[in-house]
Amino acid sequence: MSNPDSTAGLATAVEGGWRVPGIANLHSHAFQRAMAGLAERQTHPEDSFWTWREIMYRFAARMDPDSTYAVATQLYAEMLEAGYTTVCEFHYVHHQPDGTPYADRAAMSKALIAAARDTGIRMTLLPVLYMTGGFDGRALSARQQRFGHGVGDFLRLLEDLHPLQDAQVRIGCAFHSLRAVPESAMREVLAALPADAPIHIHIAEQVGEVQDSLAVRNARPVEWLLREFAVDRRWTLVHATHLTQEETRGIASRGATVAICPTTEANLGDGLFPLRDYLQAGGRWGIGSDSHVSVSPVEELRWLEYGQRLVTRHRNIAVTTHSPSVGETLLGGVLDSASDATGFQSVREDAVLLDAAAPVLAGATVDDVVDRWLFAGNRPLVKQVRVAGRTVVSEGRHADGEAIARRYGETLRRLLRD
Ligand code: NGQ
Ligand code: ZN
Repeated sequence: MSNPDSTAGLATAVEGGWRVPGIANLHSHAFQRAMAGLAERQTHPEDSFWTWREIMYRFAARMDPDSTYAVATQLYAEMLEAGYTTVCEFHYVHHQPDGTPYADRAAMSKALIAAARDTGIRMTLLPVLYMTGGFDGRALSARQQRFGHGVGDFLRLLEDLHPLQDAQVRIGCAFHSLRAVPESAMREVLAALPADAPIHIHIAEQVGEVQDSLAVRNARPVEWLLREFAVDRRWTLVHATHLTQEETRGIASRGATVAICPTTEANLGDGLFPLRDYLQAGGRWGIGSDSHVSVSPVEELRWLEYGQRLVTRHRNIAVTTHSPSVGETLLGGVLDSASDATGFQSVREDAVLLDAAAPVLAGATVDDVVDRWLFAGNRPLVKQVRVAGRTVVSEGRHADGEAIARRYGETLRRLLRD
């Protein structure tokens, strides 16, 4: 039913379908797509995020530039088919497995950039600084060696990558977490960064991380970050799951974005982001598919809302007085943070065409089409996707989908055999 009070929605009727904005995927570890579904067996009676991480490290150890390219092209083609048009790649598998840099220190970064260029997704590559194995400053473990950099080498990597920027690729910067980067190193890198580079950091994902921060710094991670650094719109805090009311309001008042990754956070048993309080505080947020157990903005957005419904036992949480539609509010939130979090001003040009012939869109209007897309079923409705003026998905399929899937299959069978 059409609602005469609703403001202009995000969907527009066009020939053959409904045009909706492309979605920015604010958090990705591409290589983890290769292990999706392979960490769902008990390894320990107390399985947790930390035992999952050991399995993840074993997968990371198998990746090289060629397999990274094969996995990332498959992943990015799937993202485009699902309606993601930009990916923020949080990239920390930099070196050879024993920690020795590749002959070209940017070889792994370049494999990811090539995957973005070849599939047509926009990419904000976020090379990750990773230095220590915990808040106490302990050295990296053997499996973490290939993630590590000193500040000087890290800045040289960024310098090598900067000339590769263009209308489709941007280079930002990430700190893996407060566990992995000492304060002085953060300050040194921030002082050297271009003023418009987006900055991302994992924060307060696990209760254990909050406890370690309290023990060593006498402050919670978000509390400490907001106190010590000029966090603003350039910053994206990934997860930020465990927050006090004060921290929730603090992030909102700085204009930073929180990248919420509902399917991965559920898969890893992280906890639930306090979306309702954060929205009430006017906070900005986006979504990420992170470990890629799911590659679907529909599923991330739906579960973002459903998590709140399950704990509050109410319905229609993500709404405002101006935006009574949950779907519109969710899509609007994603769109509002996209330019700051990705560093692309032009993300709003990217568009997804939903299939008007799909039964769940029968009789749709501008007022309900986004709600129907996000809440009314699991059949993918994306028909066509345009990124930076190029059509990359037609009739629901990526143009090079078959060749990409073949290479991915061969690569995965080899990775799993070795
Ligand atoms: C990562 N992933 O870096 O891949 C992290 C886990 C960690 C997610 N948190 C590793 N989803 O935080 O140490
Ligand atoms: Zn992550």
